[in-house]
Amino acid sequence: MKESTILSTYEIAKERYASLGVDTDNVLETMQNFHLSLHCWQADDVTGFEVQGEALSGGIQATGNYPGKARNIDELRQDILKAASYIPGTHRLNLHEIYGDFKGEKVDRDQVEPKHFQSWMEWGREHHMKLDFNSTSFSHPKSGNLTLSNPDEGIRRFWIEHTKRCRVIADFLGEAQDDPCMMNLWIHDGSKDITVDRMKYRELLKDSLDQVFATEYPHMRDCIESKVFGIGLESYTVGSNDFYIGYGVSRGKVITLDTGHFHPTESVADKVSSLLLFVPELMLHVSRPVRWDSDHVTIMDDPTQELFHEIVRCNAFDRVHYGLDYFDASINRIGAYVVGSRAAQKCMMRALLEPLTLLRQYEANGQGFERLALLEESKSLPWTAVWDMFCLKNNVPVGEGYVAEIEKYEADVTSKRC
Ligand code: RNT
Ligand code: ZN
Repeated sequence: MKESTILSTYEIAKERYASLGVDTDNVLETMQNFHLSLHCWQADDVTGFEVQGEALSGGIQATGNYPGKARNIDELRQDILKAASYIPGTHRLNLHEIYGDFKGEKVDRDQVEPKHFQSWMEWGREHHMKLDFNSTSFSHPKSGNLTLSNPDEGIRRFWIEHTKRCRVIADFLGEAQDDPCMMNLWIHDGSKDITVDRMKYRELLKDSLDQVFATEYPHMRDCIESKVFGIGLESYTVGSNDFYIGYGVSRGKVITLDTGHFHPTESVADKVSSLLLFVPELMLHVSRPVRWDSDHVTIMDDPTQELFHEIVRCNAFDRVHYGLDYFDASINRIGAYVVGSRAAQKCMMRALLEPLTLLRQYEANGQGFERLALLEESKSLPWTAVWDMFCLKNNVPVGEGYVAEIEKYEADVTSKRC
């Protein structure tokens, strides 16, 4: 599209939105402060760089075998930068512990140290990407079905030590980047079949978490993520939603909402206002569950749009951290980052463009018809013109222009990896 067309279309959209009390220039500015935390694990199907690396376990699965996945730290970094170059704005990178720079050394999970993330810290600084972090309790000989809730004291201690060390690493990264590193804790602990001791494992998890969180660190924040079930662990999940809400509220922890971790008809959007009255902040793992927590690439679908609407309506733009979490191994992986990230950004932009003042006036006056009519008409307001302007301003391809470029990268780079 011609630049002049984008500019003049934007002017028309700006006028249309202004008539409803929405300032599109302000929205464009706010969008510059909308930072996604790109999940490093889409680039290599959650494999990581451990020398002693094991197959993916812990009730999660990356399905598909599209060629060209990143095989080492350099390829992964190159792919992430490539993807980021098609995503408007500046973004963060979300690392898992298994993505440390181990330099060929066998480092077990209870031995990991900040030095294994020194090169990431420097890389992040060089590329203006702040880093977030995750402990990794899956894909390890000691993962089994139970980690932090394991009655075997040796195994439980191992994972407590791992998670404690991860918090030290997160603090190290947060200090270096002068911005808190969000550290997410998700464990798969559960049981395939009926357990007759639900309380026991939850007591153990509560105790483990209290030990893990005993030390306060100034440069990191703890986020805790629940789930309904993992594959092979269908009957019981120790870290359920109720468990972590109770724990998070009582300990002031950040709650992670993974959009694939609830019952299919449950609204994740509706959780935002309730949770934010009781916990300081939220972390998102934006995903797309298809039939189960299948981690498909995020798209601009109704649940995602509703979620971002709720965040804006709750005036909580700054109280939410915007991680993505999907791992599709069946399509071009760089394309997967770009499609999902841009979809999340479009949802946020549309949420920011909502004529909220007017809608709220209608609601306060009991004008139900007017509210519904404006909500419906809002869907066909010219938000795409504002989106194109945002892409233009940020020097990234407008519309589907990135497709051919990613195809070229595939032909030149990723297809040669075998
Ligand atoms: C799994 C959780 C978790 C992982 C990542 C890799 O169901 O969503 O967040 O996807 O940590
Ligand atoms: Zn998740």
